[in-house]
Amino acid sequence: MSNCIFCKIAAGEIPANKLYEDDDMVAFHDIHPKAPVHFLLIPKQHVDSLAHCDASHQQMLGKLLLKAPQLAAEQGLSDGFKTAINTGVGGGQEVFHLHLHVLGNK
Ligand code: DGP
Repeated sequence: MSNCIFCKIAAGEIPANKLYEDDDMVAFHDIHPKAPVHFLLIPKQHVDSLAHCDASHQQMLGKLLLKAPQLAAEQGLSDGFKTAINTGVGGGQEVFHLHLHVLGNK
């Protein structure tokens, strides 16, 4: 999507403090952190939200979820962490490119 800020981050067109990247996803620190560690995991493929996912997104969703604890551990969240996927305006979603929040205290 040409006007999607997270697509631009995924494509490297605008800067972000990235902590992980592979062919399918990118993780980067949230620009407005709500915890000492707060990063976002996004698929490179644009999908507006969790409510826009179907069976074709199953593998991508699994990869995102399974990457979260790995990256949380690398960020020093040894006591655990919180995850959130805000979905839709009513769910507090502000950026309409699916993203998984990971938050925690070191
Ligand atoms: P949500 O409400 O779930 O859509 O949260 C969107 C989050 O994205 C919010 O915590 C701030 C973050 N964010 C928005 N724009 C940027 C950006 O350009 N760079 C980074 N690193 N984070 C952003």
